[in-house]
Parts: sequence; C-alpha cells; structure tokens
Amino acid sequence: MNNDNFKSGFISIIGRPNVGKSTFLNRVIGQKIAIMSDKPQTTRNKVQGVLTTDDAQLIFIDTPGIHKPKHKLGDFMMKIAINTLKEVDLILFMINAEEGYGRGDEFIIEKLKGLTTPVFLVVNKIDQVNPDALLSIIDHYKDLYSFAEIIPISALEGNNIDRLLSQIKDRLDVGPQFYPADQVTDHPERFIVSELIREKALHLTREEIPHSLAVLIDKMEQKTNQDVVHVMATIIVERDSQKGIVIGKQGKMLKQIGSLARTDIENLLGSKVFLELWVKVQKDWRNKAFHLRDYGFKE
Ligand code: GDP
Ligand code: MG
Ligand code: K
Repeated sequence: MNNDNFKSGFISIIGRPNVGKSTFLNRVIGQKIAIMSDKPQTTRNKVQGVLTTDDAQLIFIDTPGIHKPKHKLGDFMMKIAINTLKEVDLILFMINAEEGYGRGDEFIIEKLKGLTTPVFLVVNKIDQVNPDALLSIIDHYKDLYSFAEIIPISALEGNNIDRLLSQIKDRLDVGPQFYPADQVTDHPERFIVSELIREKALHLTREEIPHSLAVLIDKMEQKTNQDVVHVMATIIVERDSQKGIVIGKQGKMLKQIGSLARTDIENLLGSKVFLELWVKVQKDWRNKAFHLRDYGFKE
C-alpha cells in the first residue's frame, strides 16, 4: 500500500424508499448491516458501511429517506439527512429504473440544488427494464440536475457495481484511513441488534403493522464464565391492536420473530444468544419529539 496515494471519503446514499439503497450497501460491504425490507423507510438511522481496499477507504452512509415530512419524526430525520449531505464528499442519488420520475424525486432534487457536494445518479434495478426504457429514464433525469456521473446498476444481481466503485474512488481525494481495515460499521452492536429484530417483526407481520415500529434494547450482557449473551428488547407499537398482532395467537408471532432474530444475532455476535422480547404500546410515539432520544434518534 502506497500511503501517499491512499484515498478516502464519506459517501451518502439517498433516494426514495425501496429503490435499493440497503441492498446496494449490503452487497458492497458484503455483510448484513443495513436492514432490507419491502416496506418503505425501514432504515431510520444513519448506518455506515466501510469498504477498505488496498488503495482506498469508502465510508458509506445509508441516509434515512429524504422526503416531505408528514410528522415530527419526518421533520427531524430530514434535518439530519440534509446536514449529512452537506458534510459528505459524494452523494449517490439512487433511483429505481422500474419507476418513473415522481414527486419524491422532485423533492430530493430540490434539496440537492442547495448543495455543492457532487452527485452521482445511480439507476438501480436495471435487471427489470429494457435498454430503451433505461435510456429514456436517464434522459429525463439528465435534464433535471447536473449529475457528476450517471451509472446504471443492479444492486441485486451485482451488475456494474465495480464500475460504480471505481468511479467513486476516482472522485475522492487523498485522505487517511479513518477506520481499521476489518471494521465494516461504526454502529454499536446494540443498534444492529435492534434493527435485526425490527426487520423480522416487519417481515413477519407483513402489511398489518406500519413502519411505525421501534425496537429498544433494554439489556445486552454477557455474564462472565458464560458464553451466552442475554438480550432483552422491547418492541414499541402505536396501538393495542398492533400489540395483539405482534404477539399473535398464544404468543406464536412473537416467538417466531424472536427465533428468526436470534439466529441473526448469534451470527452477528458469534456466540449463543438468549433473547427475551417484550411488546409495549406507546401511543403516537412518532409525534412525541421529546421521546426521540429514548429511541435512539439523536441529532
Ligand atoms: P431501500 O429502501 O432503498 O433501502 O431499498 P431496499 O434495499 O430495502 O430494497 C427494496 C426492495 O427492492 C427489496 O425487495 C430488494 O430486494 C429490491 N431490490 C433492490 N435492488 C434491486 C435490484 O437491483 N433489482 C431488483 N429486481 N430488485 C432490487
Ligand atoms: Mg433501506
Ligand atoms: K426499505
């Protein structure tokens, strides 16, 4: 490694919900760190994935969705997201080739116009469209904003990811290696654990539970001379009816959520896990900004 030419930088990934931001990040980092779901906005917090090669370090930020805020939490998230965008070295604005231009993108592009950070347009899900459709989408976006690069990819199938990575590298300045080479995320394990539980809860309850579900890790500890990690977590829902769904008949649903989450947590921590799950109703929690800190949303 020639340290004089080592490049590094922070890269923010933005785009409408479900365009494939987490899928991309997970593919690049090769480890499950951002949760994937068919439901929009399951990535609430900033998740960083770090890719270290012999000549560069790319630090990715899976920014919570920039969208028109509908409630206080949205407002709060947006502020964080915009501030993040000002500070990063490069922005990847990801779109879904399958979907046309919409109001969500219009809103994002308006926000981008106020920034000086270079922006790549990443057209994802090209496995779903024919070349003509792809070209016409690209033409449309080209007219809306002056993108530094336009790169079509398939995050799911892995097409063109290497090219995108090398274009990102080209844009970065010479800089230090911020993180050790074997570190893929700077988030505390607690956060990843809560995201894994939330992912299972969202997946298993399907459309019955909106994304207004939070998971709090109450306890995570390993007693000396035991190789079991004890995790106690609370799933927060907004209504009594949702609590019923999450628990399920005779606790069946909660058991299923727990057993799937436990497997993932064991893989993450590399040790046996005893997982205890609780469900709590906290009415209208999204609008209670004063509660945000308790749920891990920090400014
Ligand atoms: P995010 O909300 O932007 O983080 O989107 P996700 O990464 O959670 O992806 C949303 C959905 O799109 C998931 O079902 C993914 O499997 C799917 N997806 C992501 N990338 C691709 C892709 O390149 N091709 C196809 N066909 N599906 C994709
Ligand atoms: Mg996501
Ligand atoms: K998602």
